[in-house]
Amino acid sequence: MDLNGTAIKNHSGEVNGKNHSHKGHHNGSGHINGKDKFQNEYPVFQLQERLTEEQKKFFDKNGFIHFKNFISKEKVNDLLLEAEAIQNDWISKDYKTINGVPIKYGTDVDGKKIVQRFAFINQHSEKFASLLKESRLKGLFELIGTADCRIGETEKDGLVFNHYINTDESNYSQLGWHTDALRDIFQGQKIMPMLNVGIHLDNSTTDNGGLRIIPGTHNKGIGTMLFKKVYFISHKPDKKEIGLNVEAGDLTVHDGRLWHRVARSPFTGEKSRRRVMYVPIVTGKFTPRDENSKPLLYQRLISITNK
Ligand SMILES: O=C(O)CCC(=O)C(=O)O
Ligand SMILES: [Fe+2]
Repeated sequence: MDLNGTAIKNHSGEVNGKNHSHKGHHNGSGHINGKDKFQNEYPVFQLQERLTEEQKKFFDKNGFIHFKNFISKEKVNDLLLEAEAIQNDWISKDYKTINGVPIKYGTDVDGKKIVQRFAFINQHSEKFASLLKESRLKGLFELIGTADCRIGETEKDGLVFNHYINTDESNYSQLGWHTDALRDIFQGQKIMPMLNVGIHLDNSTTDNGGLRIIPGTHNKGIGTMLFKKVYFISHKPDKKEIGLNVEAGDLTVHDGRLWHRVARSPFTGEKSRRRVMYVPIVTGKFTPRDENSKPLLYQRLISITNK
């Protein structure tokens, strides 16, 4: 697979490519037979205040990029506890939507009701709000390069917290093929450049479901963007898809036009648990949502098509 525009060898900012060792990983349990299960077939990087030329080039060509250890494991645990507290609050108040975006509820392995998709979680906690103020995130604006780039704190779905788990009753364990930019069409807007920034809160390896992307599908034109797959309905693996091996604390970025899906874990119960947050970097017209906003078609689609 040709994922490198150029041969990348230990340029600054790179942590671990296919030719490299497991430097940057500090979890000994991640090694099987001397092979690092978090190793990827593409280079991974370290996010600093400014992107390097190699990072920009990789992203332009492939439509995604993966940075190791954006936040510490301790911070991850702190955020997981915070999300649980918010979840219990929303359940006790029986919230149905946040700023018009449906909340997806499900059932955990122990039968407890849980929130499986939170929208705008940053508006419900100082911890999540301040995470979005982290200065390194602004460094990502350069991947778009226009002056109007901003973190979508009040736009689209804000900071989304996804919690996938396979149980008999869980109704959120996978997500069909889609691009995130389709949302603009539903909002009656021109498709504007956008990025989706993922902050991963569980270790997730490709043998356990997780994010699948098709590199390079972000710049193939509107036909590819609209019709490559049947939005949210198709789940079939693609010949060219790649899975991402991520550790809790890693950050990934994908272009809004990149085709991707979330594969269901072949396991049930605890082993299948996967929590990941997304926040968009948006451009163009400022379109904040508030408590009077109505759900958009894509927001309904996500909630009804992904069992
Ligand atoms: O869970 C993921 O990694 C991706 C989720 C996603 O694609 C979405 O919510 O649009
Ligand atoms: Fe998506």
